[in-house]
Amino acid sequence: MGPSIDTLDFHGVPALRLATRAGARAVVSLFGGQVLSWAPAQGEERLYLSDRAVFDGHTPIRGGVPVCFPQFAGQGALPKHGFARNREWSVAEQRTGDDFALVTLCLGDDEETRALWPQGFALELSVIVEESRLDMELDVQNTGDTPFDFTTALHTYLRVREVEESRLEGLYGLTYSDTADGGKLKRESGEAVLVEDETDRIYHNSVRPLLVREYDRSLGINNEGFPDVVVWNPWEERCAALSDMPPDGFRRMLCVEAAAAHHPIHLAPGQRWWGRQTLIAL
Ligand code: TA6
Repeated sequence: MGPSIDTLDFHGVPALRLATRAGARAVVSLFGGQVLSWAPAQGEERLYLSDRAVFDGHTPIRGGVPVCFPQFAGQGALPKHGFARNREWSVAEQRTGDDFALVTLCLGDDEETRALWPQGFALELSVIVEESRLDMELDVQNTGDTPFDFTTALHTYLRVREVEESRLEGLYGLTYSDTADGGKLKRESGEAVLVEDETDRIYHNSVRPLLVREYDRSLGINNEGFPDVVVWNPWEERCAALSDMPPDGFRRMLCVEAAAAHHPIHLAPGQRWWGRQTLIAL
């Protein structure tokens, strides 16, 4: 089979399905500009999408890779994680080659976004699927005539077999804000992060590649441009309070997010910023 990009209706939301000749595949929703599914060639699904996710065209979709912009979490007056994850994006480009499939989605300001945040902006999210890797690149441009600050994240929900048996490596020695402990600043002292309780951390200035190790497979993560890494698992009690998660959903997911959350990014009129997250199935 050749590479392909098809439109589809995914639980009622318009989406694109990308496939490469080698058999890697992904689904990208226009609502939220959100990757909802990714599997490498000859491999299994690597992203977590809740089976209780809501696809009503308003509610953010629980799972995949939500785009948080122009605000990460509750770090400002905007709705949590900003508004990009619950807007309809458009397709700017789609292309396939011998060994890849690529789509670029875009989102710009309109009357509704300016009512929330009075800035001119253009976002582009490029999603590239190759044999065993997924690249997601977010490009932000200030198209207005005043400077702005923003925080952002690719809020990646990884699918894991059993979260307690997963090890996240590559964060040793970094300072992190422990959101689950009132935002206290701490230092990572473990060779690997093990999730055995509610975990909600912003690791600052991460420069090394990350590795999620499971007993029979691993996933490499490279972030470029995004200075921070957010690690989130709601654990049992908080998960039970999320109406769009099954009660045991927290066991099957681990969010490892590429973020610019600790310090906002400043863009003067006409300036651009970009950040990329790459997932590599090993
Ligand atoms: O990125 C971690 C986080 O900010 C957590 O604090 C947690 O609330 C999560 O995102 C999910 O947020 P949501 O609004 O999608 O329920």
